[in-house]
Amino acid sequence: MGNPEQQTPTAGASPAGEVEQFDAIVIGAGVTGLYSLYRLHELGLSVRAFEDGGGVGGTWYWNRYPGCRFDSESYTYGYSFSEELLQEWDWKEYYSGQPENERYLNYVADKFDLRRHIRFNSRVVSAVFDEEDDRWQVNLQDGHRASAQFLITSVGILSAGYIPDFEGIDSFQGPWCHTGRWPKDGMDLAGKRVGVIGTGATGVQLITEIAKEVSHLTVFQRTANYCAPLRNGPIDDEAQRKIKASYPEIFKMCNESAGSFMHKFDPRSAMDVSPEERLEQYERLWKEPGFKKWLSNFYDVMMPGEANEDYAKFVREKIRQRVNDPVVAEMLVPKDHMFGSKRLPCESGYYEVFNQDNVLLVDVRQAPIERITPRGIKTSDAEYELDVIIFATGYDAVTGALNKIEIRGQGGQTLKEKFAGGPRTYMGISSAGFPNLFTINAASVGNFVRAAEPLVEWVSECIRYVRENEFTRISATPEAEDAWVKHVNEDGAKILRTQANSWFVGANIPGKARVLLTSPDTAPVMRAKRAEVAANGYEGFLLE
Ligand code: N01
Repeated sequence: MGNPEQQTPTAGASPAGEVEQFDAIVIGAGVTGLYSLYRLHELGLSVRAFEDGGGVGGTWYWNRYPGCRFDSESYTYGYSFSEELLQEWDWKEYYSGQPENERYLNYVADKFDLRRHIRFNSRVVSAVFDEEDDRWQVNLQDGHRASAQFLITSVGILSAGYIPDFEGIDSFQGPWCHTGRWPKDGMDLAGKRVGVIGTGATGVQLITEIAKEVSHLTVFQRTANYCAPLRNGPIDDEAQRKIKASYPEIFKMCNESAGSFMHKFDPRSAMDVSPEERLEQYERLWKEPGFKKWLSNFYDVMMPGEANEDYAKFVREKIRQRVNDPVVAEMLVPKDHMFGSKRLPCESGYYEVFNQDNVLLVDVRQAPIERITPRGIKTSDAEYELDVIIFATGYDAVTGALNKIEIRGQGGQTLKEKFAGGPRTYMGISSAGFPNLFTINAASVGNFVRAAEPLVEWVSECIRYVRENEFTRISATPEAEDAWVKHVNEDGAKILRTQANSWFVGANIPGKARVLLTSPDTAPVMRAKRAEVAANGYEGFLLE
């Protein structure tokens, strides 16, 4: 297996000034990038992936922070396209950690010989559509240039890290980092006074893990979250055999569920059963691992309304029971947003961390951070002395990673300008005026690999169709795009994910337009819509 530390940018090395020619260029070698490479090669295309990192894995390459792991079942997260791969790979834990996840993606890259088509340490800075020859001209930071008919942005949904614009960051005398750029050599936190800003899914995982080794931990929380026990554990040989024998059923369940998880809602309303029966179900599911607690619960627990608030009360009580100091407990109990309206973190001892004498919870909504000082963090109330600061402050989701690349389509317009008021696409995949560009990162929803695999297959099939029918361009029509944007805005407004201020709607980034960044549809509905579009000769697309 290749060592991710030892990748070089040699793949595709070309004499200075020469523009490498490919049928397709994939930006990113994470989960979707690797699979795009694989599929397009299967079609016989010449493909090159440009990857900013020194190895494959994307999210699982960059997020090396302590505690980073899946919170969907490991065996639902692997690729399903190869039975051999499924049978060869042993997931060691039910919710596998970052090192194993990165190993898995390296294993895939080696097994399917993808590495030689990837140029590592290669940041794409711009991509310009050449209207004369219908090709994308791609420019890298190091001066390397390449050209291809098709461009696929597999740049991730949550890959452009966000650090709030606090004054004085550079004056801080100790080390600091964002969780999404955790140093490969790790950070020495043992015996240090550490400050963590942010208590989203990342902060919750990180805080729980580092609380075991730091001398003092200060957690700067702006919004309390609903978190629930992950209940991870090792997969023993017997369970391993069962999993491997059950992949068809596992994937079938995932395919049938709204978010591609292996959980099925109870078709009953929480409000249609007695309070005793309701509580019995809440308690029974609470003892189960992972997302089952809400995704196998009464269906309306995950919809705005009475059932949602009833379950929120149950979870709030669970939090209170675990925190010794009632004042701290109340700080950790979410009261300002609906259960499930923000991404729900799973945890493995998070609340007990706040029972440790060396852990302090600071409410930065009540006393906001004013600046970073050479010695630590200053809020409107006090200055906290720290040796290390960690920003678990999230991501400029979906559009952030696209905006980092100057993508110029027809007439010289940039995607960034076009997306200033929110993504303007057809089904997340294609944008009018940007022919042969597939914004695959803007189209994925739910359990990531399960959602990404069919999407990559659809895009590959679309490319095959374009080539076989000797078209030179494909892009969304303005009409199809307008209708899609209207659908996202109107139907998106009704779902739980748009009810709180989170990355789902871009509300975590100051100045970013507040719109749903993903599809409001369930995964089965999205797959059906895409299938229908393809069956109708790519209806809603302009083929030239
Ligand atoms: O980011 P977030 P994340 N001052 O945006 C706070 C996926 N994921 O990296 O809530 C003070 O959720 C912010 O506060 P608030 C998952 O999809 C998956 O944690 O905006 N605080 C919040 O607490 C997840 O949803 C796994 O008030 C500030 C935090 O920073 C997504 O990644 C594991 C601030 C950011 O939380 C992102 O999660 C981890 C400020 N100025 C993550 N600005 C898996 O298990 C921001 N914050 C697979």
